[in-house]
Amino acid sequence: MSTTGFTGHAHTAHEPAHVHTEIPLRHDWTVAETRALYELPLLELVYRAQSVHRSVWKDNKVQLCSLLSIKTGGCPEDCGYCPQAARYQTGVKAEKLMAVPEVLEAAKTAREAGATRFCMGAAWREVKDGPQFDSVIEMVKGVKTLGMEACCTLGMVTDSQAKRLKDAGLDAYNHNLDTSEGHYGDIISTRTYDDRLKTLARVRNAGIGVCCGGIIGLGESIDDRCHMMVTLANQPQHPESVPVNALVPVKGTPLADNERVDSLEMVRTIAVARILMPASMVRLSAGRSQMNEEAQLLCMMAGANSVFFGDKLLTTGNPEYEQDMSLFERAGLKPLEPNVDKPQQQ
Ligand code: SAM
Ligand code: DTB
Ligand code: SF4
Repeated sequence: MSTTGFTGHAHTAHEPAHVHTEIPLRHDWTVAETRALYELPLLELVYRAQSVHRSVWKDNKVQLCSLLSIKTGGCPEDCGYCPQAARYQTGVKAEKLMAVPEVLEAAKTAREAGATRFCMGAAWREVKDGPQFDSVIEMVKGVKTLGMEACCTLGMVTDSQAKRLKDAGLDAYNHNLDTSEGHYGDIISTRTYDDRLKTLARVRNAGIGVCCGGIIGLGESIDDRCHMMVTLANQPQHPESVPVNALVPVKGTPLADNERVDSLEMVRTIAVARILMPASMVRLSAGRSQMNEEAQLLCMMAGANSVFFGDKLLTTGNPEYEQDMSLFERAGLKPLEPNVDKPQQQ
C-alpha cells in the first residue's frame, strides 16, 4: 500500500503526480466495508467522497469527452444490455468501419467544441489483425496529432495488438467489467469474466492506461455493485479511469424492461468509486439523459470528474450539447484542459 497515494501509478495525462496527499491508495478493500460505505446516509457518503475528491483533485474540474461509434452494430456477442448485439432486434443496423478521414473530422469537430478526450468504440468481440485494425491505428495517431487524449474500446486484444496501440500513442483502452463476477453469467454468456481480466492485464502490460468500470441497473444486487468496485480497486494498480454507466434500456434487448436506475443509486456508486480509487478519473458515462441536472451535479459532488458530451453516445441519446454547456455555465463548472502536447496541426 502506498502512502503518498500515487506511487506505483502508470503515468497518464491526468495523473496528478505533483500532488501529495495522505490518502493511501488501498488494494485490500473488502465487500463488507464497501457496502457499509454504500449504505451510509446519502449526504454523509457524498461528504466523505467529496473530501477524498478535493484532497486529490484540487482544481475540481470536469473533463469533456467525446464518444464516436467507429463501427456500429452486428456484434456476435450476447451482452444482455447492448443494442449492438446482432442477435437482438433493436433497430440498430450493422455498419462498416468508418473511414479514417471521417473519424478525424469528427475528432476535430469535437475538439473545437471543447473535448479533450476522444473515445472510439467498435462493436467487435475482439480485434482482428488486418486492414481494419491498421485503420484504427491510423485513427489513434490522427487523434494524437490533434492534441487530444485518445481512447478506444474494441473488445478483446492480444499482447501484440496492445503494443501496436501503445506505439500509435493510445492513452487509454476502455474494457468494462460491467458487473460482479457472480452476476456476469446472467448478462453475458459468450465470454467470461476471466477473458475480460486477461485483456485488461494485456492493456496494462503494454503501458496503456486502463479505463474500466461498469453498468448499474442490470438486475444486480448492492453486493454485486460492491463486488465489482472491490475487484477494480484491488487490482495491482487502480484503473486510471472508472466509467460508471446507468443502463440505457433499449427495446429488443433482454434487459429492456429492467427497472429504471434511481439517480441516487448512481450518486452512491460514484461516491464509492471515488473513495475506493481516489486518484482515478471517475467518469459519469451512459444514463445522463435519464437524470435531471441536479442529480448530475450531485454525481460531480460525489466525485465524478468527466462526462461524455454530444447528443449521442454510441447508439443511444445523451443530453443536447447546448443543455450541457448551459449547465456548465450556470453551475460554474470548469472544464479540464488537455494535459497533453499542444496540437501539432490545425
Ligand atoms: N465491444 C466492445 C466491448 O464490449 O468491450 C466495445 C464497445 S461496448 C458497446 C462498450 C461498453 O458500452 C460496454 O462494455 C458497456 O459497459 C457499455 N454499454 C453498452 N450498452 C449499454 C447500455 N445499453 N447502457 C449502458 N451502457 C452500455
Ligand atoms: C463506457 O463505459 N460507456 C460508453 C463508453 N464506455 C464506450 C458507452 C456507453 C454506451 C451506451 C449505449 C449506446 O449508446 O449504445
Ligand atoms: Fe458487442 Fe460490446 Fe455490445 Fe457486447 S457490449 S454486444 S461486445 S458491442
